[in-house]
Amino acid sequence: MSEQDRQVIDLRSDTVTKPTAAMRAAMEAAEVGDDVYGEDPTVNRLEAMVAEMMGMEAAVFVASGTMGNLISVLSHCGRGDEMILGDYAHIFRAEQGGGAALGGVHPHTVRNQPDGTLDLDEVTAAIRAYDPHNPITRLICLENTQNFCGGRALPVDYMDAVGDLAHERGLKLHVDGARLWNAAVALNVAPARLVRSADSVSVCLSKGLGAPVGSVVAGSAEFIEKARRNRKVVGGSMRQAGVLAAAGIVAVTEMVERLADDHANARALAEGLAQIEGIEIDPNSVETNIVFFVLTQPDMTPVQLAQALRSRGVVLNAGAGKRMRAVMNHHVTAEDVPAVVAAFEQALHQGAAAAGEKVVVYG
Ligand code: TLP
Repeated sequence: MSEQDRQVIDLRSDTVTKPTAAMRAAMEAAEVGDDVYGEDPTVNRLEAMVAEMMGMEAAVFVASGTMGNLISVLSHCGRGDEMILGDYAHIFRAEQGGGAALGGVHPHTVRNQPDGTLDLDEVTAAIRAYDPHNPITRLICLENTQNFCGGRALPVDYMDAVGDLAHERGLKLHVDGARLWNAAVALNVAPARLVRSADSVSVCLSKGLGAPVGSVVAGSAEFIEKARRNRKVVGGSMRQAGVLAAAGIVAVTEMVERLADDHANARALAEGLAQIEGIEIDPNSVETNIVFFVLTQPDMTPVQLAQALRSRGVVLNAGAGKRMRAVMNHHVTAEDVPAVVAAFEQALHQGAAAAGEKVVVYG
């Protein structure tokens, strides 16, 4: 990492990660072809690898997590169909309602519980009776890890229970697995085990795994055939995409195990923040790389806190509410954690934010 990059500790997200030297070397050396003809050997290799890691028949490389979720929803549902998902789901909150906007898919939310799960009785109650007034329920979506609930890892038994419920009622289960790798590491299970009862999963290469671009959707061969068509209609079929897939191959082979470091750093940060007056957090709720906390200091807004941290070399987003997020990633070391805690302590208790520091108001 360059000196310039090191000047700040960037905790806005794990999406801010830059490719490793091994990724850049793999990108330079990548064999490529026209992927719309199915002729990019590096894309084909990545897709086969991820399908196997997910225990699914097939997979398709897509541009982003948003695209992966969108084409999955479009492939499972038709216009006027309904999907059941959490009110804290990224698909519901942060993807412009793409399923509705582009596919006419009606979202039916069930509240996410603090641990990221959906209550099974509430999901059952949300499944529509067959009646001319009702949309037809087709799909349940889960998110693992559950980002906005605090990076919570949904356990195997729960994933299976939702899959069983979906299948008993003739529905499909899609998993937004943007951070499924984090869940697998935190729970010490293979990613395939977590999605054994799912019909599709979208996993991201460009979050904790550090690849510059891309996600992969996995499912049955028949489902992936449909998803490939839907990728094309949203303009997501790329040509010599092997230069990107090459970094993805390094991501899934070299960058998964080290996520445990991010989780340990997140936990250490949470424990440090719990000691600071003006911050509320339960360190036991931090299971992966995402740390949500509440600013309880009455005389400071999140924007002011973020500005004060920025002037001390720590970058965070500030939301409208008092709930704020810090995300660990592979550029943040264990040694950075005490420095971040100290920056919080100073920012909160030595007053005076640096006026004019640029802070993104977000969420
Ligand atoms: N999450 C981003 C922001 O959009 C909030 C972040 O910084 O966490 N599913 C989940 C669970 C996600 O957290 C995200 C991105 C996506 C899907 C979308 O992925 P991209 O950004 O690749 O479209």
